[in-house]
Amino acid sequence: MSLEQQLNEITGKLYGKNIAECTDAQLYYGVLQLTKQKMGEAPAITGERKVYYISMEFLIGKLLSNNLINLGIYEELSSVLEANGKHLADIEEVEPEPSLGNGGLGRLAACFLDSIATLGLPGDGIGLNYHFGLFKQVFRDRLQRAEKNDWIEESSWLNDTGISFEVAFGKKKVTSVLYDIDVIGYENGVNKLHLFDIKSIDESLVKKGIDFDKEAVDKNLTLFLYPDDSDEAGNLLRIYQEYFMVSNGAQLILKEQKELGHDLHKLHEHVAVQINDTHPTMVIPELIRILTEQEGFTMDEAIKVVSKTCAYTNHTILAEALEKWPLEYIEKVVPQLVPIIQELSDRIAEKYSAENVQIIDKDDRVHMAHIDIHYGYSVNGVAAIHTDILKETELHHFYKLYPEKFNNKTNGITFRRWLLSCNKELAAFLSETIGDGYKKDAAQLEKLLTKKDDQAVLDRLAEIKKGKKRELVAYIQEKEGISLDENSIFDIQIKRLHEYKRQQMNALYIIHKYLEIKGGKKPVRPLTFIFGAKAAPAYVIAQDIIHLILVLSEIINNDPQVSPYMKVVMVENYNVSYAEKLIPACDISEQISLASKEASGTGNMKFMLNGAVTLGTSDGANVEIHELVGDDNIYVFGEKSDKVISHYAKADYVSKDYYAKSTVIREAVDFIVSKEALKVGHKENLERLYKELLNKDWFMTLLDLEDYIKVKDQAFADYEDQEKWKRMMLVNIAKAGFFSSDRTIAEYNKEIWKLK
Ligand code: 26Q
Repeated sequence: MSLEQQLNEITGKLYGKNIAECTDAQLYYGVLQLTKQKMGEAPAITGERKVYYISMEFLIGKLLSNNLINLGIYEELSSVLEANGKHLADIEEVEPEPSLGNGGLGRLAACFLDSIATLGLPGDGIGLNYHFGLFKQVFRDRLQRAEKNDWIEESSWLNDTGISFEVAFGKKKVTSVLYDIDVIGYENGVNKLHLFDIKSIDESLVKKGIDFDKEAVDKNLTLFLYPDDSDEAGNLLRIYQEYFMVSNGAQLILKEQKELGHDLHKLHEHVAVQINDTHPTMVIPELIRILTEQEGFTMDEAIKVVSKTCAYTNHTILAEALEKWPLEYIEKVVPQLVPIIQELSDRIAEKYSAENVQIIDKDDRVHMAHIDIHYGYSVNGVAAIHTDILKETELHHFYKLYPEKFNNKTNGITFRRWLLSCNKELAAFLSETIGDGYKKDAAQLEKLLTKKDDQAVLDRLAEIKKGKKRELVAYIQEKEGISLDENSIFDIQIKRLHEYKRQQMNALYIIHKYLEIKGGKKPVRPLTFIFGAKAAPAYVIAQDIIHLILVLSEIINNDPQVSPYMKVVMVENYNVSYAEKLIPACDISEQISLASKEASGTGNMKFMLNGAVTLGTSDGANVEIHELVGDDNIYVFGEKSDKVISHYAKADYVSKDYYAKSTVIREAVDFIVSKEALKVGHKENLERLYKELLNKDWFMTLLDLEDYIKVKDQAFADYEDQEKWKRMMLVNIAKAGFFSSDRTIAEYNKEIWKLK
């Protein structure tokens, strides 16, 4: 049966209509069913040894386009729909975006699942099915408001497996239900993303916004994902969630291995468990608990086998983001785990006297990362500089104990989503120019370098960029009601709102430009500054920074003297789907974190792949981008990480000194509490931010501001040399191959998992 006949049959059964008669929404559900059917027919990826990637977050994004591409039927289906007067792009818009992650860490997990399946490796994800996931962001009165994000529909990618487990919180037992999502590799077989839910969930607990009754864990456990990305969090419910996930995960792993007839004493020969940051760390004591209590292992045997099975990835060096739970909390949530954790801690205390490697410290706090490092076989950072800082500074004392455990795995992104799906025009042009090989072997993108002086190729790249900018202009007009100029330079910063990422520094640049224009100094070409960012609701200064950006947007876009030369947009509810529209349209990629603070970043890679030029600090993977493209194809500024680390060590950074020394800095900072700003914004938010910048500025905004202004102005000036700029675009695309998550996963497999 042809694809058209198959789809007609499905729509006929569902709606009594043929394709041409269906609405886009009806077609979406029809195509969903068809795609699930096809994935069900694809072979499962199997092998002697399998990885379980366990993570509190899988920021998978919409799945339709990617699944169709990986199944190899995107083009055919698109033609079928066109022949019936329908557009696949419109149908894709109907799909709700799953809301199962905060940002980088969750998105990385999703890219990894795609690459694991694409490389044909046996590997499943284990996580939670949050009903309302991460909050939906709305702007009211130029402030962020959090609302629930109701993303799960009657018919979706989730498959009810009928599998369920009991999880004990002390004496209280709850029952889980397991939903699976198929993960299809690019022209390959199928793995699974296992998402656990609680059977007794009660969605009606959520009344207004994102408030709910925190007491009844059996009813609320999987309602929300904690929105705390890299901030201090000390909530009992988070521990309930973490334990619920790992207990289910451990039970699933052992059940599967038993069904395969594997001897659990040889678990490490058949299984690798990759622990995504410390959030799933309790899987270590939980596996040990089950093996000793239910499988007849001695404590020594259990510890030995689990330690050879589990591996840990670190995603942050921010001290405040490292999980340290009071033992008392764990006692309250999972008392049965406390004797195990105590035993693990005692064994370390017996061996090592140093306070900084203990699992339970003298204040009775449990250092989750320390469990992973002592009782796992691998510890990895996510970019070269990040791993170096872990080894030399943050985890130096552990590195001295276990040098052989430490390794680097520079992050990557799946090119299926971040090129083939979101920028079909560029992907098609690359195929035309250098052949299709790059789709499976990203390193082949380098072939593009041979076209560096080919005018037709350079012009076409610029044309494709222009087309994507035009599409974004239309989308932003519709969604945000702001009109943009496609001939302006698109400067984009999209990522979680955090002081270390320094959106506030970008805002100060914008103020500086605004004041220059007011003073008569106009840019040669209009500038468009685009932001997208959610802030943790409890993160006060982050809310203030959003407020400032929205205030600037209001002032600047409505000032007839200025708006012809610059516009500022903060898009509402930035998410994966929005990223897929913004990234292909970007000219300048803002990667301006304080050096040493951004573990890797992955947005930087997505922009590069789509022909944007990076404006960044020497931080995270920016350092590797810089090495690959060379000095001429990137704009680097700011203090280096060693200097920054030494400022912290000596506590000698005083933001007021920078304010006092520089008129440019002073004028920009003062504008935050100027009459103009206060007319549009709230005194409380703006004054608090102003004071923070002057009196604390923990992430050293003012340290790098002047250099940032200088280098950013240079980038804008260089854009006028279009021939030079096009070459920079080309080099960035050509060198992006290294950042394919296929490369990253091949390295994980070669050095950590060794799957068969
Ligand atoms: C912890 C405890 C309680 C509640 C929440 C959390 C929590 C949740 C999410 C802590 C951290 C996160 C997310 C961290 C994250 O996204 N880190 C990013 O990981 C990316 C992938 O490696 C890197 O590229 C980024 O540099 C890093 O910031």
